[in-house]
Amino acid sequence: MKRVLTIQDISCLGKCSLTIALPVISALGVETVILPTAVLSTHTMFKNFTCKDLSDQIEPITRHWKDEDVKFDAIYTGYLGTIEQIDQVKAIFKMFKNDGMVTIVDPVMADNGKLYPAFDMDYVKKNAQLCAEADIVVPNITEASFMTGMDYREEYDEAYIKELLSRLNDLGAKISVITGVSLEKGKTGVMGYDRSTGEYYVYQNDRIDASYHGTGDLFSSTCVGEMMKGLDWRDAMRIAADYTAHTIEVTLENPEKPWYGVDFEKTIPELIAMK
Ligand code: PXL
Repeated sequence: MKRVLTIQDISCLGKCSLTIALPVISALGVETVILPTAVLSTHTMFKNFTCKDLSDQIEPITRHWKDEDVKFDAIYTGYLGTIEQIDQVKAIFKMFKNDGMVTIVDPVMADNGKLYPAFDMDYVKKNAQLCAEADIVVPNITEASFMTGMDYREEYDEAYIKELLSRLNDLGAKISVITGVSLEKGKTGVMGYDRSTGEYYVYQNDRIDASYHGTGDLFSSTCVGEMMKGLDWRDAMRIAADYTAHTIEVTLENPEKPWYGVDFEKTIPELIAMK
């Protein structure tokens, strides 16, 4: 069985980061080792959330794994809290590097043109350095524009996304994928660039006019699980885009009108069957 290490926070309530990555990647038949970077009462879109930083646990936990000769097929990082934790993640990439291990970085820090409350431009720069060391990066348009110094645009064309991809490629990642890319009216999806072949990949599905927290994590976790099942990155992105869109649709039908996360629990059986 493939074994993935995922490094991100635990938001105890809120359906994001590890509470999405662990169930989704496990459901896809991949062993999921977790390294929690912090424990929060909720994600940061709630008011008055608590947060216990776990930075001081990262070295002893990973050292123990190294002593036990644990190996990973992939390391996948999501929301990290501080610049220091990004340095710790870089050290973990080095520590567990082996032939064939894939690193996937989702530089979670911003959306809709704005940084999340906890972050500033120093954090952006540091995340760009982490992306430089990754095999695959999956920022949204906002994160990509912050990291590459390009203006964030709500209205754009394919040339703008290609320029973002070219600049992400210059940062150093082998495969760059931008999420939330809408190239036609009523559509949304992803556009990626693979430096080894010089090829672009575009996938668009129907745009649903709703935005929920944790959908980026659902997308990235699905990609990681599907790639570990042996799928090519393009097929993994396509399935992840379809699955995320479907889960948003199902959530919209819920009469309880959940606001803080999507009903992925209802759609996991369909994910397992998706091809
Ligand atoms: O879904 C991304 C995410 C993860 N973890 C925490 C967050 C967010 C987004 O705001 O606040 C703590």
